[in-house]
Amino acid sequence: MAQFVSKSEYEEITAASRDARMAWWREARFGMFIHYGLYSALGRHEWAMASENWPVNEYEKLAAGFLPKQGAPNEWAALAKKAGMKYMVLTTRHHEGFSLWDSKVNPYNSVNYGPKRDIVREFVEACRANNMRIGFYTSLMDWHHPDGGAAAYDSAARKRFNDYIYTLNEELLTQYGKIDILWYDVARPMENYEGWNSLEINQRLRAIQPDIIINNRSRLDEDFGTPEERVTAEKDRDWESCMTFNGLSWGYVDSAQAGPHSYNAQRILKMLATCSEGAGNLLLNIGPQPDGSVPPEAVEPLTTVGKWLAKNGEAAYGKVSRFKEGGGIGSRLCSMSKKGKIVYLWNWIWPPNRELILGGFKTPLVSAKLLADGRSLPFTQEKYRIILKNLPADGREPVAGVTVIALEFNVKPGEEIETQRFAARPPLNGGRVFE
Ligand code: JFZ
Repeated sequence: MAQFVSKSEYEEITAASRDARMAWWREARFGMFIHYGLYSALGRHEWAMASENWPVNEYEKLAAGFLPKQGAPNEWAALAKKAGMKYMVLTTRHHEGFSLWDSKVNPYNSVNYGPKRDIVREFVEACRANNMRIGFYTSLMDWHHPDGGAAAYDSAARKRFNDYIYTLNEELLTQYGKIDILWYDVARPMENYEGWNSLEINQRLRAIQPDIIINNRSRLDEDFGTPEERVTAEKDRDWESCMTFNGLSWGYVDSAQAGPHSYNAQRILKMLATCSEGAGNLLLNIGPQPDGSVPPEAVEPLTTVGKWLAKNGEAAYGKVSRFKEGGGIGSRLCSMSKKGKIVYLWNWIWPPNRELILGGFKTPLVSAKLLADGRSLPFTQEKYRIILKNLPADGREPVAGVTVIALEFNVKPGEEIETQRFAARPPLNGGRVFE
């Protein structure tokens, strides 16, 4: 039996290796989440089994009709690559309990039923062929396993269930080579990490995959936070926002029936800008159709985002640092990301007078350029005001209408770009002066 360390030691050890393990993730910015399972065949949200209260043996019959077409994961990965995404996370087993691989402890799986194929393996191969880092989503809650509910109050059931969950994840982390992310979800019914045995289980899993990154949903903080359906920075830690493609469902729903909820390229870029300025990631979901095809409404927006990133990716990828100040810094027409001496303005509204006025920058500006084509922009700077003048009439980025302007500041090594909130005159604070 392996030796386990205490919670505080575990947190120290994982913190010490975090920068090295997270280096690629912190630069990747953008990933694809894939929710695919028996619920995809139903097309009524991935929680349908519970919310419609299906008898387990009735729901099981869906497996016979779950028939992903050959090559479906290649389609997902090809689209992810086209979109400029750098990693993918697949629901290897969602709350319904159906495993998409040849599990020895869970015979309710895609090798015994439905396609009779190992979809996880196909996914892993598609990721590798398309240069994507690989993430496995793994549900803790399980509506199919007989101990999945009783584990809450019956200690023998809990022991069996803990072993079951561990073994599922051990299978996933031993059979497919190097895996980059373990993405836990919904730690119910137990309410603390002791109930899930997470401290021991995660130590054992890390022993198998020493470089792995683990999210915060096994009731331990682990490596990163997971704000869901909202793009907001988490304080003082790594974070990744996971977003559906329509604000409605992770699993497939017919977009023709859902109405025009799906995101367009501009909305996706806005999310990505918020991630870039808060040094977080965006994990954007697609719910493949019953046969595994990419949902049609995702294709154009993601392709457009990819084309845009090919020209403007410098503003998003790489070592961004947090650059979100309160109130009056910059311009409300833009988001801002920052890398070293450079602030990237993501302009959403091309100014009608072709002049962009930025408040609050104290550090001298060295140059201003359109990122897409390198054109220099004339500017003036006095006190806390930069004015970019004579913006070219054709300067607005044609791919998605989101223009990036790179501002290079005169920052000496070890110094930060200096800014000042409400530098000129405080407009909306009841007359109090911020210094
Ligand atoms: C969970 C799942 O139940 C859902 O089906 C989907 O897989 C999603 C990614 O994760 O839902 C959650 C999990 C956590 C929160 C909200 C919904 N949360 O922390 O607010």
